Amino acid sequence: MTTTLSTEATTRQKVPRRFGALAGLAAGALAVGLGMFFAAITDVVSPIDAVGSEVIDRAPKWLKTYAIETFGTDDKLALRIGIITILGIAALALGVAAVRRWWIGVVGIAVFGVVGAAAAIHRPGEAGGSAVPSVLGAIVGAFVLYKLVQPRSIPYPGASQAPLGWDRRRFLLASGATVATATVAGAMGVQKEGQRVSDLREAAAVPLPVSEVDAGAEIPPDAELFDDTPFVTPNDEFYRIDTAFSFPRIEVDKWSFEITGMVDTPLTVTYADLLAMPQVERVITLTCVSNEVGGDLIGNAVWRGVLLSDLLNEAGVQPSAEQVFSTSVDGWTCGFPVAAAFDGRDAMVAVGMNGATLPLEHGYPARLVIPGLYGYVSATKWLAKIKLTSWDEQGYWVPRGWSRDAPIKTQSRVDVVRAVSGASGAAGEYVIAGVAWAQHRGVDKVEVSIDDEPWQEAKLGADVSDDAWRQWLFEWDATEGEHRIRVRATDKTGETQTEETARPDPNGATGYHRIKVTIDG
Ligand SMILES: Nc1nc2c(c(=O)[nH]1)N[C@H]1C(S)=C(S)[C@@H](COP(=O)(O)O)O[C@H]1N2
Ligand SMILES: [Mo]
Repeated sequence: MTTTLSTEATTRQKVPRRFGALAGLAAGALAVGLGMFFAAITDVVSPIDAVGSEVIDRAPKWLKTYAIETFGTDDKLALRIGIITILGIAALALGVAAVRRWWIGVVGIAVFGVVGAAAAIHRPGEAGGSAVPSVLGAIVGAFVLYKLVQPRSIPYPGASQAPLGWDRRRFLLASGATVATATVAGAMGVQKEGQRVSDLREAAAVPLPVSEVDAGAEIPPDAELFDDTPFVTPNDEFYRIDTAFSFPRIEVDKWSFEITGMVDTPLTVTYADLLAMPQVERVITLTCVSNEVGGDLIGNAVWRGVLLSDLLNEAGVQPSAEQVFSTSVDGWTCGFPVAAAFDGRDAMVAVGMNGATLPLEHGYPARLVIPGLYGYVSATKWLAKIKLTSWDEQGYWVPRGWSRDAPIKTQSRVDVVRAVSGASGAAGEYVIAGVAWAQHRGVDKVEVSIDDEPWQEAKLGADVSDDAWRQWLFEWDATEGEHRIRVRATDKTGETQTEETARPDPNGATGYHRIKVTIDG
């Protein structure tokens, strides 16, 4: 009988391929789960976030355009799902390969570990220690994969312990334990990270001191002619656009920003310094250059902060300076002409938004808000540095095909077509209403044209500020049939927005917003 045993020992059965796939997935999940866990407990960027951020910064323009067109403001979620899907497929394939050659699996997981580590170290503000979670996760994941795909010895009760080959039950138990560990580690990481974010939210929820605020124009009730688009956009409805995969976790006590470059006295400004300076409150409409005609990447808020000119005067700007070039904590950059800080517009370092402390997503602890310029050249969130410099330095989007100079273009949008009484869709009295903007020039006139008839003036909401949008409303006696509605705005310099259509790139979309409605009669 001993002969049979020895024969089996020499032809050891390998792990079946589909179980190799399971081993790969389990080991991959463990590597990622542990990476998230270690990152959370050591307060460094999580490997997936680091890779996501690097992908965003390195993606070619066509890919970014595609992502924004396809997923809109959900593009970060799409990227997260994409990264996890790729990791899953890779883990599966590595597991299958490791059944025949264990070292392929080990090397494969190591490569992913190196990518995660390199991405983490490369993130602005992350030190060498940020590599540790990826490295540790990969080491453990690779070791577990190696162990899972090894044929095992089965101890025979009272007999010899010849290696009989693969033991399905033990394999499933070990894989299950691996997946369970991965899940627990990942969940603890997510939990810890969530805690960190809610601690930050709590810190950010501390109301700003009320002293010495130069409140801007009051907002009269008749600034609002219809309420579908509130005149002041609530913080949680305000559009959000940035390259941050999540958002930087900033502890306000450790945060400051510097004013440097072509200045007489470089400054370091803390949060306490900012709050101690004279504050202004201004109604300013922010607009994204990516906003399509009729789009919603625009919002109006009451911003509170310190005038940029006050800060720059304290530093003393040298005459050679051409550009105010700013950098965020997460390494994003932009720049605008020095003149925009001193020409009387209320360019500011904002700490408050609509009566609240600046929300985390909108730049807490402080951001720039420059009336009249698109966000991508001016509105740095999570401010880290303001550098007075020449035009040689280029902001994030400029080498990616967007213009250096980007004043906001005059635009208008139809938001509502509604029957005054009764059901919409039937002939009768209607209101057509929307918003128009021409920041820093101001909106002077809005006109509506129905079915190519002559332009007719719309009623305008109160003129709160040249830097804010205005609501408009037009009363329309709707007749049966299909109708085409167009809107156009004229700024206070007398210039009417152009009808010529242009794409958002390189410096803002143009053309009239047109909509079609059908009245049944
Ligand atoms: N740090 C940082 N600040 C940034 C950006 C960014 O990607 N990173 N995007 C800018 C762009 S393109 C716009 S339109 C505004 C949007 O500000 P919001 O998200 O508060 O609406 O922020 C600007 N500030
Ligand atoms: Mo933007």
